[in-house]
Amino acid sequence: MAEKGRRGALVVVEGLDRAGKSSQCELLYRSLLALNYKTKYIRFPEKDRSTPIGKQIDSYLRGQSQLDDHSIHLLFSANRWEVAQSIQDDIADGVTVIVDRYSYSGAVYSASKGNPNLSLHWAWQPEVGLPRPDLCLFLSISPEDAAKRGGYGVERYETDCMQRRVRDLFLSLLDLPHNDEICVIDAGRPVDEVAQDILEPVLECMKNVDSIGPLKKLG
Ligand code: Z5A
Ligand code: MG
Repeated sequence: MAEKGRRGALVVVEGLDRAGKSSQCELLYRSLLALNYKTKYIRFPEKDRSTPIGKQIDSYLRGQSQLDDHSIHLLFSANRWEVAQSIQDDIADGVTVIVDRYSYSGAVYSASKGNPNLSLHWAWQPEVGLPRPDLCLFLSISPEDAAKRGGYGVERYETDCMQRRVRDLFLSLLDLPHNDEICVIDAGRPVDEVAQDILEPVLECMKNVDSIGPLKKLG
């Protein structure tokens, strides 16, 4: 269901590793479908990591290849630019697009590596011009609680030290005055409680897209 002429909403879900982003995106996707909304769910890096760029990212994250910090950063960004047009087309077509990780992860993870030539400011620049989310849900969880959840420790950024730097940088991004589309959700609670807290602002956002106006761009 999309009301005649109404565009879809761009909803991004961000947060630390194991905050439950993918679980919540899946639940949100199913809830919106059940309510008869035209909906898509995409994730970055892309789910099967099967495009040429996706394969390079996958191999890097698994520690099977080494890449310069700037190069891998630009690949993550390129992965988003590859689908930017199709996101815009879907939104114009009345489809609400749910995105699991986006530019915020892109900038924060790269800038958390401690490379003195890779600041948060530098890392944000390739994101400028991408579709700007109407709503960005930041799933907040302590690194300790995140570490207790399944699968932690498999990929290269999943170390305590890195996760703490990622958390600090995410928090500094959330504080920026122009990021008023960001909504912080306490993700350290049971799945269904978190899902309920997510569904409400998403439905509100979908209702208000007309007053927000056309999809904006990240600046
Ligand atoms: N990265 C980057 O560097 N640059 C970029 O531009 C982008 C990403 C886009 C892989 O990302 C890496 O890429 C990531 C950032 C970097 N860093 N690392 N490492 P990814 O998105 O592919 O990562 P992932 O493998 O999907 O993990 P994740 O996203 O961190 O997990 P999640 O999606 O937040 O959590 P989940 O898969 O939904 O749940 C994890 C487990 O917790 C699972 O067993 C669930 O059943 C359980 N869970 C979920 N919710 C709950 C609650 N509420 N209670 C208890 N247990 C729960
Ligand atoms: Mg995930």
